Amino acid sequence: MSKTAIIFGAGGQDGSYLSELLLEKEYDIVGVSRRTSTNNTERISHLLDDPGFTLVEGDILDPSSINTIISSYKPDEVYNLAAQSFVAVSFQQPSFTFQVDTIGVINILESIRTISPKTKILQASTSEMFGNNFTEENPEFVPYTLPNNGYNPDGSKYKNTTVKFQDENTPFAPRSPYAIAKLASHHLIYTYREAYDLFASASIMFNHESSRRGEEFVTRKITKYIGSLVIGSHRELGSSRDQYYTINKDDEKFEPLRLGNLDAKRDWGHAIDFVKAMYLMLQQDKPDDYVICTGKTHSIREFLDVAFGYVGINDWSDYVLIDPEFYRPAEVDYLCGRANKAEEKLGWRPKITFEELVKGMVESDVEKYSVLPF
Ligand code: NAP
Ligand code: F7E
Repeated sequence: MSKTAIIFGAGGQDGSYLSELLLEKEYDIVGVSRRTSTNNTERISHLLDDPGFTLVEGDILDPSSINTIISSYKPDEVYNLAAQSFVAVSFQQPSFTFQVDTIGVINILESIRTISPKTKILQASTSEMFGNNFTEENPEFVPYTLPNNGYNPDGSKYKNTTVKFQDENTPFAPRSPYAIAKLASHHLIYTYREAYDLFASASIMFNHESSRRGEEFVTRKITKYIGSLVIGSHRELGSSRDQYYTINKDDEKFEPLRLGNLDAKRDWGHAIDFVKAMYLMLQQDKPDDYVICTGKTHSIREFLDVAFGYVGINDWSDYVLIDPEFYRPAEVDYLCGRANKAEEKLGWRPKITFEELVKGMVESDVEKYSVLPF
């Protein structure tokens, strides 16, 4: 018999990819989306006619709508991806963020506990919970985390280098209302697991992106901008690059891209890889929490290098303007996860590289926003 899964936040980036994954696995999916006056199901429009996918209206802030959905379907699995997920907005709307990202989670947990206690739940936790904390190790003891297994080309060992990362043992130190709300939910998941024996797991996910990423997040903001610059393209067979782009810079309407802090570092993976980890976490014998990440970190500057480089712009300084409006009241400077536990226990490893991620996002936004006749 096929399993039933409820996805709260089905219309979001991750919700759309998770829906596709679970449909492939022949689940019956109930996607929950809140009512809005504009279309918020664009990312799942291609799934709406699939007989395995049912879209229902519901808001995680409204306990009665959650109870109705849980009692109607008594699902095998619940994935809670619904959130106010933009860190910058959480500084402007802290109370709302706490409502959705914490009280909403309590509503779902209480509904499962009282109506369908055998239902497994996955909560989307975040690397933002670490704030500026990291764990530091001497590579002598962890040589596998370094290129070339910790050896220089001449065979000597790297010296005086430490490896900085976050994993399940790194203490949390949240620095935004979003991170605080998510940390409260993270502890709630653990508490319901311990106190009520629920199968409740949390994926501590580092940044993951895609062509379906919200346009206000920095990666998508950059690739959307690059897409809008492109006015022509051609392919050259047999050359080192397969695609060449013509850029419009002299247009009188030219506007630079306004960004904030370019020095923050993020561990960016692809959402397609990350939803696989969420699914695997609910297929285990026991509930647990896992760090999900790529283990590689890049600054915003490095993202700009690769993204602009892809359309042939090697110096992006003329295109980018630093605007204090996009600085945060408190920043998380360095995120670089270590997913050893997920690899050992779930057999999970990300497949899509940073370069492939950026290329895919740029190509998609060129198709969407350039003036090319696609
Ligand atoms: P997203 O694109 O912002 O999607 C969030 C979804 O939640 C949207 O469909 C949104 O619906 C829905 N939602 C918001 N408030 C709701 C409410 N009150 N009731 C019902 N649905 C509501 O986020 P994402 O990138 O897919 O991330 C999925 C989850 O992972 C989130 O919980 C996020 O905090 C967490 N996370 C994400 C990352 C990342 O890098 N992407 C990293 C760590 C953790 P509307 O369209 O109507 O707003
Ligand atoms: O910012 C810097 C900004 O908004 C990344 C969410 O999915 O991942 C995401 O949170 C970095 C920050 O993502 C701009 O200051 C510079 O250092 O793309 P972001 P985020 O804050 O890391 C975590 C793991 C989540 O859980 C969240 O839900 O980029 N930055 N200039 C900028 N950021 C934005 N958005 N816009 C700028 O103009």
